[in-house]
Amino acid sequence: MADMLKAYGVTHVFHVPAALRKTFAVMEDRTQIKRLHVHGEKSAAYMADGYARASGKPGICMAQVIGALNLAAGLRDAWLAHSPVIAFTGGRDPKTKFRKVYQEVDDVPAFEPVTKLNATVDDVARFPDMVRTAFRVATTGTPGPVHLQFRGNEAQLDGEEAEMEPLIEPQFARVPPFRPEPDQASVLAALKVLQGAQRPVIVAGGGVRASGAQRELVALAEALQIPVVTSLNGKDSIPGNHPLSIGVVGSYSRESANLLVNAADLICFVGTETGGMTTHFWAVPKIGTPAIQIDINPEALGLNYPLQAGVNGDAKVTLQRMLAAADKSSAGQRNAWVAQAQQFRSAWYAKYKSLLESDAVPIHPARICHELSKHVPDDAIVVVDTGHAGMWMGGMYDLKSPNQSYIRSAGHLGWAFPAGLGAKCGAPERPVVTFTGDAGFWYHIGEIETAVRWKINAVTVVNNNGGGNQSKRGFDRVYGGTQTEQARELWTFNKVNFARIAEDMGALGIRVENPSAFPAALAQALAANRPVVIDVVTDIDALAPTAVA
Ligand SMILES: Cc1ncc(C[n+]2csc(CCOP(=O)(O)OP(=O)(O)O)c2C)c(N)n1
Ligand SMILES: [Mg+2]
Repeated sequence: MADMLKAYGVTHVFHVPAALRKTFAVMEDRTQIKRLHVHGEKSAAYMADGYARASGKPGICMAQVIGALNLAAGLRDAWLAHSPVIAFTGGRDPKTKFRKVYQEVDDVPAFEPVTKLNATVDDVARFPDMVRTAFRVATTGTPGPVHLQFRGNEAQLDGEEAEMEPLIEPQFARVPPFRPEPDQASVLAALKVLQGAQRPVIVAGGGVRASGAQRELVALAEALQIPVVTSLNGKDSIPGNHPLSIGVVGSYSRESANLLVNAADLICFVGTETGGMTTHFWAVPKIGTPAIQIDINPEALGLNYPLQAGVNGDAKVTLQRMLAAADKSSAGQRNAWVAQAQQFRSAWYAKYKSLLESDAVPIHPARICHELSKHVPDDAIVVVDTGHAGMWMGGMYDLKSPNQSYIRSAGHLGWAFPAGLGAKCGAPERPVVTFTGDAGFWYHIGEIETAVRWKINAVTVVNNNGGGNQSKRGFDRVYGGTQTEQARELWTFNKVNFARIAEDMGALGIRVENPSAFPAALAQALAANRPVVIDVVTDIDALAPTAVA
């Protein structure tokens, strides 16, 4: 097992002790794999997820039987985001099943909705083939989580003996293991529809990152002069400063993107499953809008939007093929459309300029996004939580280089801080900047100690408004307008200084109360070579703009 994980290029595993104890001991002798002992199984899964999304390699997390469902809970975001996370847990022993064994329930069913493969390993001789299968399933097609439950509450199966050959299939050590070629006739059919459109928009999703197809996507958009919007998961498909980049579309979005999509005569979906978040519950675009779609998963094609043409294949290969066959002379017919897209784009900047540059104290979150756009290094990985964090950063942060990555919570509050630590483990040479709200940060705040102990030098920016104020609007609604003082108990917290808490745990803490101090704080954090928490004191009354449809 240790040799196999090493051969698959695993550098870190994330766990709460202990399953596979013997394997851990052997790993120490035979590998350099870091075994990060963390403060909860859910954050172990989120770290493995961040590791996977940052590196493209499966992230490994583990739990003994009593922690198994905590781990399952943590796979939920990886499942929604199609991230290749592999979970190993301890499980029941047939010799004692149903005898009220201490701490034991049947955990397997709980993994069913959050995994591509949910399997048990009951005989030690099955280690090699099942571990191989875990890597193969996690990385192929649309990637996703895998669960293997090993016999024994602590997976003591790894203490038994058998004759085994630890066969390795290195191809499945990262995403994508294959680049399935599309049927050329389907490529040409899609291209014909695309070139014939007067007002097309490309909607790029997380499949573009999984395929590493960002450059091909931008090249096709440039060749045919087609504006690009992205899903939240596909935000790093195109830099925000590219003239054809019009923003994130859908619910946590930028107004310009939604306006553009709803003015289009054709949508070209690339590597997106056209879900509720990306389409603002199928209002952007409306169902019935002419569409074409490219996806590695044939079942995604036409799921929500009936298609004029569908292409089943790897995004990078498909876009290369389209570019090779593209008639660039058709680009000219879209000059007016591109001008309109850029008009939407500049109108957005004009509308939000005063917030992006706001000098207000307490600080306006839009200003943090704007400072991050300006000062996050070109090779950074930006990791963002959900809720308001997703709205602020999805809508208002601009990537300024094709070498930046942007990964985000697929819906779980509290994901970003541990995922950012995992991302730093998966790509230690790159700066990692995480953006989270205070409610999100509270979830796994104990992992500051993990970051210090394992020298995980990620920078975490906390938008600290002393509450979960994304929830405010929802409570205003049910109170019929202004809330009572008591109602605020439902979404506000005591004020704390996260910088001081971070310092107590051995990290560098920086408190920012005035927006002009933020750039220097970020520069100090990036140069510190330590885990850093930048605690930004923000306005509890600032609400992110809601989606237009
Ligand atoms: C696991 C989970 N539970 C609940 C929610 C609902 N939710 C979304 S945002 C939010 C509050 C966010 O607060 P904070 O992180 O402080 O950001 P703020 O809205 O204050 O900017 C909540 C409770 C969620 N997304 N995930
Ligand atoms: Mg908050």
